[in-house]
Amino acid sequence: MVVLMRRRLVWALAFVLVLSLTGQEDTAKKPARTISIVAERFFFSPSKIKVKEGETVEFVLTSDDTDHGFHVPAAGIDVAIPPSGKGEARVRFTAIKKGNFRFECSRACGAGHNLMRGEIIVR
Ligand SMILES: [Cu+2]
Repeated sequence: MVVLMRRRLVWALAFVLVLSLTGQEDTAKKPARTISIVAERFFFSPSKIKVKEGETVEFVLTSDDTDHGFHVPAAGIDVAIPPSGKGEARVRFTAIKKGNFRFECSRACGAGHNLMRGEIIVR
């Protein structure tokens, strides 16, 4: 029970940290829309996400099984996605330039972890 509560506290702190970090980056930009992404061994759905150049979106990330991560190297984003039933992670992304930007899982989640990736397509 104590371990569970401590885990919840860690998640809550991580969530606040994510909000404060992304809040600093995008204080002027309100997201035009939210995009839900579900992570599960070993893929994201959807795995291809189209965003217009200049648009700010908010990703709402949930897991259908274990802990995963959402890492967008080009945007400096790396957030923990809590396991199924333990909540969600939200992070904002502003498409400042056109291109294809890879995202990947950043928490070791099993044999197919390295295959777990997707792409943000900015046009
Ligand atoms: Cu993984």
